[in-house]
Amino acid sequence: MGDLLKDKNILIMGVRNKWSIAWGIAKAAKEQGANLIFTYLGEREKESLLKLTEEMGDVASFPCDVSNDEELDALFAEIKNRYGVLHGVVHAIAFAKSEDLQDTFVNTSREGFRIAMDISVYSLLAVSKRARELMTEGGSIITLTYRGSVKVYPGYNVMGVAKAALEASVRYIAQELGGQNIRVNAISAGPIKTMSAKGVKNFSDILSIVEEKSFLKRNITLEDLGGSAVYLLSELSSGVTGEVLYVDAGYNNMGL
Ligand code: NAD
Ligand code: IMJ
Repeated sequence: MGDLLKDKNILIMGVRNKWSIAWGIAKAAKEQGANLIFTYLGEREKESLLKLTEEMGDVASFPCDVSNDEELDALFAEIKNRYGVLHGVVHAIAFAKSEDLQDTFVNTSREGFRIAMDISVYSLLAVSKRARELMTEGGSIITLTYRGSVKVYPGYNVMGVAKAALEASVRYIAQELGGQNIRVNAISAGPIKTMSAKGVKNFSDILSIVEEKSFLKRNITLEDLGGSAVYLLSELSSGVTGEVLYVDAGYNNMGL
């Protein structure tokens, strides 16, 4: 137990199950004394989230499909009512149609492109706009990205383009909210086995390559991500905003 996030109200979006990056971050934030507020997508996720949070004690959970403005409005109205002030947001949400993560990039449909950008990028603006109203004591917003934004990973396709737009959005939002002492950063995570990595062709090969080539000679863990997220959510990173922090065991800086 520490107190880096003591009395901070932190919204966690994107826990689907115990392997979710958002869940790893939630556990680390809780250990530092945060008050956690969770969102879930649909009834199936609600069940699994409630099971996970049972052991955590005093936390709240609300539905939120980020493609739906009414659900976003209802969520932030509820947070305002119950908590008044918000200090942190963890945005760990991405979606593209599975067919657009298999076929060639140039075959991405107009609708597939729109959906990937809406859920994986626009949602960060939609959340930030509402969160800033409640971040009256300053705040920290973090999102999750992947190196597919700057280098080609076959099959990552439209998600790579969405992550490039997400990282650019981090900089624009950080510039706009900086005057309110709200910081906005992205964590670029190394590959990690979650539902979002399930079905990715050759995923175990990708994990082996990272293990072999990364500076630390291993893959990253949810605990690695939790630690870096606590840093970005807490005052430890008070001078850091608009950044993309690689948490990838050093892999992105390897030349060969
Ligand atoms: P995950 O499947 O556990 O989490 C993804 C979450 O996005 C789920 O909770 C899902 O319900 C949510 N989501 C999808 N559409 C939504 C919508 N319309 N409204 C609200 N929520 C919605 O997988 P994860 O790997 O923990 O992914 C979290 C983030 O981390 C994503 O942004 C992903 O791109 C990023 N990331 C993952 C990896 C990896 O290797 N797993 C690496 C780098 C970055
Ligand atoms: C995803 C696709 C292709 C290659 C990939 C990934 N690599 C990694 C991922 C190499 C690490 C996982 N990742 C970083 C993601 O951001 C995944 C996002 C995602 C995954 C799915 C799978 C199921 C689905 N839609 C998805 N939308 C986004 O239907």
